[in-house]
Amino acid sequence: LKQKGLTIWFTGLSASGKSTVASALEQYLLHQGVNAYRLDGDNIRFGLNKNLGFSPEDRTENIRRIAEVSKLFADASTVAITSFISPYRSDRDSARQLHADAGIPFVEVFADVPVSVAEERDPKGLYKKARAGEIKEFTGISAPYEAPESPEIHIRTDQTPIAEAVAQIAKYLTENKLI
Ligand code: GGZ
Repeated sequence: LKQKGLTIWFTGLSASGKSTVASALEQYLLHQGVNAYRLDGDNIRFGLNKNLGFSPEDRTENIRRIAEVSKLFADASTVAITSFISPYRSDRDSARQLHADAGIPFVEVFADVPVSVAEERDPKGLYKKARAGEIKEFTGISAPYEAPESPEIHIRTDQTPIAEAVAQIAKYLTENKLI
């Protein structure tokens, strides 16, 4: 195979735009003839991880399983693109270590928006519910989000057009000979 696998790990608040950028990146890669597959809440939290909620322990287990699955996709020469809040630095670092131990590249992408912007967007009304106490332990409101300190790629998603965000990631991948 010409293609080598890797994992592109998005992290950011709910409504940070990480899934939007992740989707656009997946489309871009597929158009380039690079096999890519996105893991997100729709195909993981409703399947493999449907027994998990949003307590700190469950989030850690959610991320642990996602890291294992993304590693397998990458090991099968696919570009695995994960799109989960992954709020804990230690969990993201464990995902990174798992990949390092297998010799598989791991690229962390921080979809960075202030909580105020995510809350303003609130496409599903979840922030409103969190403020009202109807959702407990909501990231950014009543549960922590530990921002990455040195992600490979840092995007202010509220100030960057989607195409530019994709171009920034694509540039990183080509410059580092990952695709
Ligand atoms: C954060 C929650 C919560 C709580 C439900 N906290 O905007 P969304 O809806 O589609 O994205 C959020 C998604 C987060 O799931 P993850 O698997 O990415 O989270 S983690 O990495 O922390 O395990 C949101 C919805 O689930 N959601 N309750 N309490 N987001």
